[in-house]
Amino acid sequence: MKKNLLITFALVFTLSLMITSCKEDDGDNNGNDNTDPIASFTITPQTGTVNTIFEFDASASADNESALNQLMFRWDFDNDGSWEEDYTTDPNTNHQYAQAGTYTIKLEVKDEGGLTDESTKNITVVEEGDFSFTTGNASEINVRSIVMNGEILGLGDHQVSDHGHVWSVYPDPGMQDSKSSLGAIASTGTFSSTCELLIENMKYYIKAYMVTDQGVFLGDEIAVSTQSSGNGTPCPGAETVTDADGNVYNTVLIDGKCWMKENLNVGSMINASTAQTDNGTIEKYCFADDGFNCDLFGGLYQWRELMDYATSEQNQGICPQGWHIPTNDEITALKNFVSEESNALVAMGQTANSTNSTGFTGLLNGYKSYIPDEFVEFSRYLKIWSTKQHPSGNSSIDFTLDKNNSAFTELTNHQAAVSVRCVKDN
Ligand SMILES: [Ca+2]
Ligand SMILES: [Ca+2]
Ligand SMILES: [Ca+2]
Repeated sequence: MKKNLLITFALVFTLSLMITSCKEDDGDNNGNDNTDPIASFTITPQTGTVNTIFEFDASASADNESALNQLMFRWDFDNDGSWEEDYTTDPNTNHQYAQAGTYTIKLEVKDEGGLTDESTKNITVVEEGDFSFTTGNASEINVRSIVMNGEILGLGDHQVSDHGHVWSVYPDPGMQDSKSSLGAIASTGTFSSTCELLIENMKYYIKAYMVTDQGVFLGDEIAVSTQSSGNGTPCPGAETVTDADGNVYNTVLIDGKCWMKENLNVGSMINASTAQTDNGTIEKYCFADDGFNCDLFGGLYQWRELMDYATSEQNQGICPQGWHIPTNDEITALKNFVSEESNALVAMGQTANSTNSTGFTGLLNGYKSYIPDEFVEFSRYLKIWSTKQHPSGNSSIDFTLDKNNSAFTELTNHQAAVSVRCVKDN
């Protein structure tokens, strides 16, 4: 009995070894291994009535081995497990719903080797005439504005006194945020409004809104990024650089120096009530202790932390390999290059007159003051540290861009935490 168990164990062990080695073969990129396709689709519109013909487009689906026209698509328009449309090579289809309700749509994509992937999305269908509207899609995306097309599907018994779109760089925009105002409307149909005074190369969250005699209503949210002004060319041979956490940054060549085009965001977020310490971990603050602000604007670092606890003026610090914290000479050269005027360095739309003619694309994201827990100067300053410290050892020179077209260097206390822009080594 014991012997049988041992043999069984040996068999299972051998089998699992074989399975393991098969898996290893899968990873050797010999070209014979099929991988799963990726299912993806859009619905237009995302809300409608029982008279709306919804259009489904799965052409964003993809596969490593099969081309789009070799993939097969099938659809379950109410996710009840029964396919309304059997496999077809056409990624586009449409469907009309006979009854109001919220529906989940399931798409299945199959590649030539028979591997499949699924994706689901929800839509809302209302009765014709019920109060309903959609945020719509962007019909025009510019450097500083986005034109949105919404649609009023039904007014019901609502009296609309104002409508348009609200937008913000933060998710879930509301009436307190920026908005367009198209005024009263008494008929259904599409409407167009312009989100304006936007910052270049920035993701905005947008919703349609309706103010009626029965309340304020917000539509579905979509995210759209403005165009980049394109000012400043990427550094030849180093268009991007990746930090230790895998974050990717664009680069820009200015006056013969290669700069990161965005603020460094490496490290783990800690709250501003805690000091950054020499503990083998890169720590960062996020403005207002909100991690989303680090995604938007990068991290804020105390000087010793970003220097990685060294003091030499040539120092990689927490920058990626082959890059370094700017020296005082480098920030001074940049300041002189723009004649001490910040407009050439600040992203278009961040201030009324910023031109970003250098492509530096500075955002006035503020900093943490030397007082714990105090975040200051949002929308007024961008500060980046240099490696140059005051002989007292209590402060270092930073480069400050302000909203009033001034670019200057000054000493800032080491207890403060400001932004980092790395410079590529020569
Ligand atoms: Ca495949
Ligand atoms: Ca079905
Ligand atoms: Ca640390």
